[in-house]
Amino acid sequence: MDEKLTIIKLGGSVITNKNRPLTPNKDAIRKLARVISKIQIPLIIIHGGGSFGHYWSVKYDMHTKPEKYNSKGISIVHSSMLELNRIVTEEFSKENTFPYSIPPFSFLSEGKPLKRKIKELKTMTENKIIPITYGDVVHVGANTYSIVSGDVLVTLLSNILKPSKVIFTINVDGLFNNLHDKKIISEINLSQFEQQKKSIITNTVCGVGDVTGGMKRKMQEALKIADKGTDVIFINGLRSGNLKNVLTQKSLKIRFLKVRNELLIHD
Ligand code: IP8
Repeated sequence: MDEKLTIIKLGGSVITNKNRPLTPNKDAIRKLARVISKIQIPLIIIHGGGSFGHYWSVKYDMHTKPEKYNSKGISIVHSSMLELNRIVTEEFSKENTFPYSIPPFSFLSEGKPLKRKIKELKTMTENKIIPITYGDVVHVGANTYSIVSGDVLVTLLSNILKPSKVIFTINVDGLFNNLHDKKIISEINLSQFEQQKKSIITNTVCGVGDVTGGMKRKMQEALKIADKGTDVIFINGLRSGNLKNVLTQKSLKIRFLKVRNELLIHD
């Protein structure tokens, strides 16, 4: 395991306003970037599509299933993610960090991870560079494309780079035990997960339709990553103090959800 490397997923619901198409939440991005600018550890960032990528994916009926999608749809989804990535990197630059934008197509071939390229991302972090990649529509075969969720990219990168920590920023304080009493589950174990599966699925907070599976997908990826021995922490990314606490390992009195690596679901 790489003791220093941390991978952070910036959720689309944090960096954009999911209720308003094509609207970034620059304030949230800047606050997170400010926290990151004060932390001296190697980081790789992956961001989601929010009201950019998801908005167009829904309009052009595009999904995670590899298919021959409408060419205009492919182009426009990709452009919208480039635009969102530009906004994210710009805000990070303003906070005196050194972001380096990486399209996922550069480390995937036919949808599969290119190990050598992914290892290069880690090398880049040694010089204070912050590689920033994102969920996108990628070419996976002869005229066939697929939407690749940033959450899946987190798993692909974690499998190869074995970070010490993976942090998912979301727009809620955690997962509720049920939608009735809304008690936050602070740690997940196998039996809890089985019981709570329904709530986890229904507790997704989003306005624009989510084509990559929302909270359910996140939990699936988190459990895969934890299975390989990496701690996975979910925090509310709209409270930037949470990220600071998790990165500096200060008291975790914040409301958070931790997926422990010894308590797992095996598919
Ligand atoms: O929001 C989705 O990435 P995610 C990317 O991380 C697109 O699932 C293009 C919808």
